[in-house]
Amino acid sequence: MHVGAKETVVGKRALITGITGQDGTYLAELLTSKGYTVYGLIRGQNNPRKSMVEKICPTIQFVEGDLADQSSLINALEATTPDEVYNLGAISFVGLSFKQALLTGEITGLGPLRVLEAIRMVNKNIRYYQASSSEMFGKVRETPQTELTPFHPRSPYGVAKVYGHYITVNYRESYGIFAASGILFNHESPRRGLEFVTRKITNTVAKIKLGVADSLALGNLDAQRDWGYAKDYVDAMYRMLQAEQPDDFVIATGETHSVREFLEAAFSYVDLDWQQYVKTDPQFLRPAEVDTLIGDATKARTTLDWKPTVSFTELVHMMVNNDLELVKQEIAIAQTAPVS
Ligand code: NAP
Ligand code: F7E
Repeated sequence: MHVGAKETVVGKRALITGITGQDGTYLAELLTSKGYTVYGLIRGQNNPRKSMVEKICPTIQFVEGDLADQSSLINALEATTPDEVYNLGAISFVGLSFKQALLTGEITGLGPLRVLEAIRMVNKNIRYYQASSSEMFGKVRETPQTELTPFHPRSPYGVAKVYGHYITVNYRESYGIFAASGILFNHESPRRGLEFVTRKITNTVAKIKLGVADSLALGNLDAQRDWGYAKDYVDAMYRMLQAEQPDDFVIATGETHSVREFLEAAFSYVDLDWQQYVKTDPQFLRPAEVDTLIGDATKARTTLDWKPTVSFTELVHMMVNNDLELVKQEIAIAQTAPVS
């Protein structure tokens, strides 16, 4: 439903940008379970992912807006009067950011500034969460990475996130806005987009196991990432906005694994040998790569009492299990569909 259609004001109110993304739906569920009235900023005339959000979170209320459009953000804050804004909206796929660099700067970089400007104009007491990223560390200057590690982004996405991070710090320091920045390392789930390497792997593993695919084309298998579970990570976002002081926090598991290790874990779980199916294809290589990331979340563990609850192997198995079910359903639907 859209704002104005029905109002249920219980407890706090939160507005989430990026509601149709992986983190948006998990965060909406978490905040709803805590008694929040949750509003999701939705863009486009007829966003195809709106019904998916409504299915997951039936009480969600939508408000129209776009991170490229300043007045739509001001209107969204005036219409929803939130206590907290979680800015998760972004062009978030690093690969795409090389192909659409200006648009990435506009949405992922300047989007946070527009939301902060709207807060400054409408109500400076609104608490703000910025979805910062380990991609800001890029070509890492130290290992593991902490809140004090210098940034060296390696993609238009990473550069845009550095801008979003520093403008968040600047609005905190300049205007006294409660603006927190979560420097989140990779986090995955069954809801992860199919373009990201983890979900691309688990979905194709399921297809190969069920006989509807016979190979998987990937880029750099040596890249190493600190992969956690998205549901744990949205809990960290929530905790950051309940803290006494706004601050920056690294959120990570403290373990790193290569794409090759992910492949091994996913294929071996269904008794397949990944080396028989995986090919490398230069189209999936990036002009500049982030070789290895590993985060130190000590500050979040001590200040926010946050910790990850799902191991690397549990995460891989959870995603493969989910994709096996999904692909089975897709096969069943295809078999019952009338031939046209
Ligand atoms: P995601 O699944 O790619 O979702 C991105 C969201 O941004 C979608 O809801 C998309 O909505 C929205 N969006 C795109 N352009 C927009 C615009 N012009 N105006 C308003 N919304 C727009 O991303 P995610 O994995 O949930 O990540 C959430 C946030 O955390 C992102 O900012 C991402 O960069 C950041 N982050 C993610 C990770 C990770 O590992 N997942 C790690 C660190 C930081 P549409 O349906 O309209 O396209
Ligand atoms: O790539 C390599 C690729 O696209 C991971 C975003 O959520 O996390 C994410 O960014 C690694 C890279 O995620 C393929 O080169 C190999 O080294 O899954 P990804 P990402 O780039 O780490 C950060 C923290 C964010 O903030 C971002 O929003 O895997 N890789 N072969 C591949 N990657 C993809 N996508 N596809 C391949 O075929």
